[in-house]
Amino acid sequence: MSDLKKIKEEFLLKLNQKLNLTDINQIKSNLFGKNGLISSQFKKIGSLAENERKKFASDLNITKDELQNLIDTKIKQIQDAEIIEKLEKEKIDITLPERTFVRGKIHPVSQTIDEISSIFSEIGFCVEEGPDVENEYNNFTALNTPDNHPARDMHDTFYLDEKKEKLLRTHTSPVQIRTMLKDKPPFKIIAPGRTYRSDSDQTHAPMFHQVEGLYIDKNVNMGHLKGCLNYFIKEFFEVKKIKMRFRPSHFPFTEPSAEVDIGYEIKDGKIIIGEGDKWLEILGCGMVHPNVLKNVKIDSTRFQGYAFGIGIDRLAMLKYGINDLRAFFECDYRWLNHFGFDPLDVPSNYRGLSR
Ligand code: 2NM
Repeated sequence: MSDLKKIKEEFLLKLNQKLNLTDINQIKSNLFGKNGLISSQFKKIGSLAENERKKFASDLNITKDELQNLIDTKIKQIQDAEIIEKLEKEKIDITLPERTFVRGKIHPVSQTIDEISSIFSEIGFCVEEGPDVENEYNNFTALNTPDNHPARDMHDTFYLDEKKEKLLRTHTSPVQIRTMLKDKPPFKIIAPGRTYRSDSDQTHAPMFHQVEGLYIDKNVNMGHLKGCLNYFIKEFFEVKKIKMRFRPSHFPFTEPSAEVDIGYEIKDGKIIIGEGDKWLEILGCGMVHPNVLKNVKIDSTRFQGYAFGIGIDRLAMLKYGINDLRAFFECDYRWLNHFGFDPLDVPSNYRGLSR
């Protein structure tokens, strides 16, 4: 057998054993290193007889390439196997129960937003969202609140630039404007989210939460508004009957406008919603002003609708017996643990008070 054949056969025997990367590198250097078996064969070429030289050199080159390829393939195989082994070892069984685990709580405001969304989705409202940083057109002008309208002062706006073009939205109505500009009527949406006014005392925080609703279609009237709000309040407070009254009011974006009060009484130091002879103001509403519809390119002779705005934080306080608004946004873990909700409990229309 020729030297080349012998080298190759011994190599193949070694290659078929169980090898790691160190082994294969050792084999590689035994063949192709400075005094390696293949390298030594190349040195022999010069001393061969003329007629043998060409064939030998050609055979040698072929063998060299062959071995080199086999080694490269083997290295790749070993590396792949190592990765697979590592993945196997590091596999986590996510179906196993947890060992140490601290479960967080859902903030009462988040819980309340989820409940409100669930209640309105039952009667066909979709949830829309928009940015906290708005422009003055979406927040005021489009809503029939032009420059120097007194409502602009009432809102205690946080402006973000000298020209008063950028601001923190003072209500979520700009979401309705964005939605109406983007799509075609009918619209049936609610827009929950953060809102901002420069106001801070016992009952006001500079950041608070609102949910606003909008229903635009053909032949929508104030009776529909009343039915919708009556349904909402009953579902939210989980009562069968609710005493409710509409008081005339004014907003630039609605005509006519109203504020809605619900009846309540205090029994044994606890508030009872829905009965009694005291009144609690909980929301503002009205029929969307034709100027607003005009601003979003809706033909107010064909389409009209109602809108309403509800303060979420105070509703959450009422429903869950929380007295101090300021504790809402202090991130006190003891408070959150006490008033927060289990993240695995899915909010629905029926829960909360009877929990
Ligand atoms: C309120 C009261 C009454 C309102 C109006 C609109 C829009 F975009 F359709 F014009 N959105 N929300 C509205 C109406 C809000 O909050 C007390």
